[in-house]
Amino acid sequence: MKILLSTLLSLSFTASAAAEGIAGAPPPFDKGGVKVALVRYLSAGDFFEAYEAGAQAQARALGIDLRLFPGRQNASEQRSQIEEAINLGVKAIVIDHGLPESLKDVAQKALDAGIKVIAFDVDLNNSKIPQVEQNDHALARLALDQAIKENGTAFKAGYAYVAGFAPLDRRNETWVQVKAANPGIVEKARIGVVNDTTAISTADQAKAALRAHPEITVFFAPWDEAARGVKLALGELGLSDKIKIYSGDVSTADIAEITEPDSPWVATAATNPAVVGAVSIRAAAIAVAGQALPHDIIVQPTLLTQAQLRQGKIRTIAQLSAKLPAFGHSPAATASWIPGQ
Ligand code: SR1
Repeated sequence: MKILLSTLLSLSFTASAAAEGIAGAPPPFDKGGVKVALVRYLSAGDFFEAYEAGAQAQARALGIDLRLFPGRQNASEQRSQIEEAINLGVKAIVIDHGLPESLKDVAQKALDAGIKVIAFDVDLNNSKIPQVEQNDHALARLALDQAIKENGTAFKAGYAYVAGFAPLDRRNETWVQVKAANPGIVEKARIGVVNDTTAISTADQAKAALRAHPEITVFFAPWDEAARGVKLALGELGLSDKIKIYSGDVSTADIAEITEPDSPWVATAATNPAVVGAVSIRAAAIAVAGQALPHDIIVQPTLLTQAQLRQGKIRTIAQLSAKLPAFGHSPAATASWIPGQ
């Protein structure tokens, strides 16, 4: 209780100090109240909620007035939101996911207006727009190496993938490489959906795929919403002891599903999404301060296995962050004047 109180006091001190400006920070952060927009394509799901919470916490620590534009998988709405952010006079815009073709010109319009733009998980193919990503090739590789370790180099697989989303496309490149290097790994069924209820929609698709392909023993679902859907399908079909799920992403709710008795969800490779949200805001702040940023800002993922989570009695993302410092913090987009990193 004492620790909690002192943490809260130090956080509120940081927040109020930052609202007045941060002593020693470069302009405009020495004055506070810098307007930044976070414009999203997707907001539903554990990853996106935690990402937003991390972005908000880092913005508070920096005294940033963060304007949030929620994502409803609507490309023209996301374009309009970027126009709105430009008109609001923000200093930076973080564009989180989206369809590149509908965003490139409006992102350029923001740059032309002197606004800094940071992209997370959407490739706007613009050398002036730094790109935050989770090293998706490594993320997929970690999960698939674990699948091979536990199942050998020959198995029939189900796969969840939706083309057109940069992180899923990059993870797919690794899946293609792994299949090419291991001809015994055969993709028997492919499913995929992105909507506000991805897990439930995926479960319906997975049930049909699993009924049609009883030979499947491994499911690669490199997005936690999809993995949750596959798990739901396995439970309903009574197949939880026959098929193993390997995924991407993690949340406190995912940890409960992975570690519950007889769970088929045996491993995931993930970053802490709150850290990715914080990194995106730090990148925006560094750009606004006129300081150098690499074009590719990478948050490295960690492999998390069911056995490791059970043995460590890990129940929450907070416990995971405390246990694995590389998961709880990222050295990406840091600067000595930025608090709360
Ligand atoms: C539809 S794209 C879903 C992915 O976006 C983020 O990169 C998360 O890791 C999630 O897997």
